[in-house]
Amino acid sequence: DLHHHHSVGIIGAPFSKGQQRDGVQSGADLIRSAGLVQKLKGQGCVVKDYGNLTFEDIPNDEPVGRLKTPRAVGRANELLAGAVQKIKSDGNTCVMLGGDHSLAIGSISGHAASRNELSVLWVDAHADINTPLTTPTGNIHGQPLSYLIHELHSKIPIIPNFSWLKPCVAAKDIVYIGLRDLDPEEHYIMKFLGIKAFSMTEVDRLGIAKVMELTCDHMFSKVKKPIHLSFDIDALDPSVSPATGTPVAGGLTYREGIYITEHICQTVNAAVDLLLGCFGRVREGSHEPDYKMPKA
Ligand code: B3U
Ligand code: MN
Ligand code: MN
Repeated sequence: DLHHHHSVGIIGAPFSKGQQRDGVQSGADLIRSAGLVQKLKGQGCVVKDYGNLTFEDIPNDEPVGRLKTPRAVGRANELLAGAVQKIKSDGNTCVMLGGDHSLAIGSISGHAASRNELSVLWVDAHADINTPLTTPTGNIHGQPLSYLIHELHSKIPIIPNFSWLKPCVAAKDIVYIGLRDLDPEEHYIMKFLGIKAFSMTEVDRLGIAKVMELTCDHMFSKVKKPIHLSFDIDALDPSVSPATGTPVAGGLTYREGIYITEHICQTVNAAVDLLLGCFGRVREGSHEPDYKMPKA
């Protein structure tokens, strides 16, 4: 029931240790300063901003196998899962603003703890389903789904600060949209588990309207479970969200720098617009049911 006059609880998670680049930890505050709260209120939502989580520094967070900063990621997600549960128990729809995509572990766990079974709609260029043993990079932002899926439980080794985590999503309850960059191991896992996926090929072939129709057919085939939407901004084309671009060798000119900041601003605005869509905004416009036109 994603509609207006909804209570929305917003939680920011300024966390970036699921990957190695700087910047993503600022996402929550940038989205706020682009006006998310005011715009949600403007479309009739009751909004409570729970602020940002604070993550303590974890010293001696040495790699475990290939995993980078596992203790920090485990602890951050434990905190986040608790915060999400609190926001849900206050009666809200919870919006978690990241932060890198390793935070899906805590967000989905927290939601599952308060709502039992969930469907997960994962909109991303990547499948984020590497296990700690298949990851080519060691970055946990490329792995969150493997930690959450029941069917992969036996493939996940013991990791420090992850003992609180229980798998909570069934493979059949996941739908991907936007995939275009999978590791071979991820492609194997996805096919092996039979996870429903609309890669960019399907988006091109079917169009987004049909993809969404089929996505809902799949998710609502039996019981209607609540949907957890996990939206990686890199699902959008880099011409819309260039914050995912690769660094250019040789140094940026001033004009190139300005060009990038203009696009980062667009990324933030695109993120706000996506969230407004979740809470009832339709682009054709809308009006109150009892609206009366002024008489001349
Ligand atoms: N699949 C690769 C790359 C990657 C995943 N997610 C992002 N990049 N953003 C990995 O590291 O697991
Ligand atoms: Mn991605
Ligand atoms: Mn992702």
